[in-house]
Amino acid sequence: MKTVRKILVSAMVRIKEDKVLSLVRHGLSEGIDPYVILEDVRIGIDIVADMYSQGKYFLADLVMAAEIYKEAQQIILGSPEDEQQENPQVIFGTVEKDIHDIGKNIAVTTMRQYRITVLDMGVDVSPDVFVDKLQETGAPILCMSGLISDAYDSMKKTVSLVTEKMNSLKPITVIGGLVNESVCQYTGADYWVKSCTDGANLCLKILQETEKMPLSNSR
Ligand code: B12
Repeated sequence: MKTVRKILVSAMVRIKEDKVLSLVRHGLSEGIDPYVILEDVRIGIDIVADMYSQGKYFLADLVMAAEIYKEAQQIILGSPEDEQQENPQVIFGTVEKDIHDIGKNIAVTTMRQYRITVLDMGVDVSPDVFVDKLQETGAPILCMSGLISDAYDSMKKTVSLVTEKMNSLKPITVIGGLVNESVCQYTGADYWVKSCTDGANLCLKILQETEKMPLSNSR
């Protein structure tokens, strides 16, 4: 089992589509925990993203790795539409003016791996659309992704509108992507996170503290 997992991470890092997908199928047929398999594919794409930042890969390589992640995710979890979307605990989207979704998609999948129910609103989501969905569902957490400078204003507008329209029913707001403490202060969000696993752990903690999820649900 260790060997399959090691080869899987390495195939992902080398962006070998056929090899990754056949290892995913092989791992499933061997009875390896599907979430463990998907986690290995994610570790692989994280390494690809790092190598891109170091100039060792081209943008096209990173986009290709994201496609492979999506295909692996579909084999393991089925299509995203199959995911339970009723009574979501988290509303998640890339904010207005921003179309980056590789990180968002990974973060959504990671949260679902942690058994958190997430409604994925897609990209370029306006403050109004976020607020409508939050009011309709009563979700206790809003997660926003943003990677461009314009995204910070969109996040700020969304937090303001959520605060104005929802008062005491205001959800906890979490931002991720290319963000830091200053961006968090600027936008007025409650929390910022560096990675999808930090985000999933944070949401789990919030849900447990607000008694929206039993303690036994931690992975
Ligand atoms: C891939 C990419 C693209 C792809 C996007 C493909 C797609 N479907 O997403 C394409 C080519 C389309 C693109 C377009 C543009 N891009 Co671009 N892009 C990138 C690039 C190279 C990588 C981003 C990425 O996917 N990283 C890999 C993922 C896995 O990492 P991640 O997003 O950080 O996500 C992780 C965590 O942050 C976390 N996460 C992410 N969000 C959230 C949210 C929450 C709540 C949580 C819990 C976790 C979480 O989960 C992930 C796993 O841990 C970055 C450079 C960089 N270093 O980031 C530039 C970058 C973001 N792009 C940039 C720019 C400028 C653009 C364009 C404006 C270019 C142009 N002139 O047209 C357009 C944007 C158009 C728009 N309106 O949005 C700039 C932004 C600079 C700025 N400060 O504004 C960057 C930084 C490049 C640069 N150095 O100049 N881009």
